Amino acid sequence: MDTRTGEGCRFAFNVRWLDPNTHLIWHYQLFYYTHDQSIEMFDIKNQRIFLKRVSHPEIHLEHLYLGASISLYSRQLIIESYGDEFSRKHLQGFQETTFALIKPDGIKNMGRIIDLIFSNGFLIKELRMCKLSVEDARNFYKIHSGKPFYEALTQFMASGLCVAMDLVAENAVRRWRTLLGPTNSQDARDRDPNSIRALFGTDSTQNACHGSDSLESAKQESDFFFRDRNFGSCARLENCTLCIIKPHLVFDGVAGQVIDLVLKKFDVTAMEMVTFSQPNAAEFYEIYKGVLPDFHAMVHELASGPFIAMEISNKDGQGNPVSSFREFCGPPDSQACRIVRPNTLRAKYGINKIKNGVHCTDLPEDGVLECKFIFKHSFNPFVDAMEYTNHNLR
Ligand code: IDP
Ligand code: MG
Repeated sequence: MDTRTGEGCRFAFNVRWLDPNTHLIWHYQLFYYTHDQSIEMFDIKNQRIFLKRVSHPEIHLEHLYLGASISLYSRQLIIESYGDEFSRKHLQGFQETTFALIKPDGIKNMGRIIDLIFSNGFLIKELRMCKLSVEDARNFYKIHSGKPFYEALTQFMASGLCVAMDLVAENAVRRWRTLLGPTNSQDARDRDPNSIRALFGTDSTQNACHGSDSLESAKQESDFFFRDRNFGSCARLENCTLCIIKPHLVFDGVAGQVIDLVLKKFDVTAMEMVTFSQPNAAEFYEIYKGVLPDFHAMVHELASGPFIAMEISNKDGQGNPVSSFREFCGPPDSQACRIVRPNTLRAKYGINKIKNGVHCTDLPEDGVLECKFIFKHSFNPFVDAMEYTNHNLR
């Protein structure tokens, strides 16, 4: 079949969808036409067109990477593999993944660092805040064991929180290393003053961020942090409230700006990128069911793509931050918020009642519960939908 269509290209992917009602797994071929950002789907089992070609300007080619979950007409599709050789050849290099780590001295600037990640064209595929033990740090940096700086380096890495991330972009490994700048922060300030290490690093050991030096080490380092979801878990689960930077803001690449504003007033004591299935989102919002008329629209937004969840604590670690953080977010409807509370997060970053930028815990007694819901569970949109269906069928 011809893969060239007019001025653009046609890319093919194999995707799967788990029907939460019938518990059936459907396999489709999904075609993406760059010329008009249109999507067409073909039902593999029944050998027929499932979705006629329709333009979806909200979906960009860079969102279609392996393992991505995309939401199409309330169906959550998981991209399993490339659908043809043309797509594999053209997208594999374009979709390189590297591993990035914000080191303890970079944490106070993590909002600005994450903002630079987005503004330089990277997508964040995984993100998790962790606390390394000295032993973890020794393992992570074992290739440097025996070097004169090894002891200081590993002590430093275990001295505070870190944020681990998988970044996706064309030539991601090289581009992230370039954005980091020279290893020594002082050299970076002399030679590359706009690099991350120049802007946020401290000295030769404390240099704000790490970046993998090859595709092989990216894979190894990503596995080190992400294979075991409980690794280095740092959620306090007391005196806390939950903030979710909703999928529409993550999609728009402004999550770093939100994090930066939050850090000016509060501590972020745990953070993770999570993708919810529709059943996960319905369970999370359960208390609003039958209470808020927008329940279904809210569920749909929350399950529409990855979001960033943060456990928020007061700066002194004392007291319950639920109500002060709600004040900081503003009333739920962003349009009203812009009139009555123009300096709040929802006024600045929300669009309307549903896409209102952030979720925050409502009731003082729910802060810990909501943080546990996020930080004590593992979410795999595919498996969760299956378990939920099993549970409901029992
Ligand atoms: P990289 O992080 O730029 O890849 P590596 O040589 O792999 O640099 O070193 C790993 C980390 O060890 C550096 O990021 C830095 O924190 C620390 N380090 C490297 N060289 C020195 C040094 O000469 N003195 C002190 N610390 C160093
Ligand atoms: Mg290195």
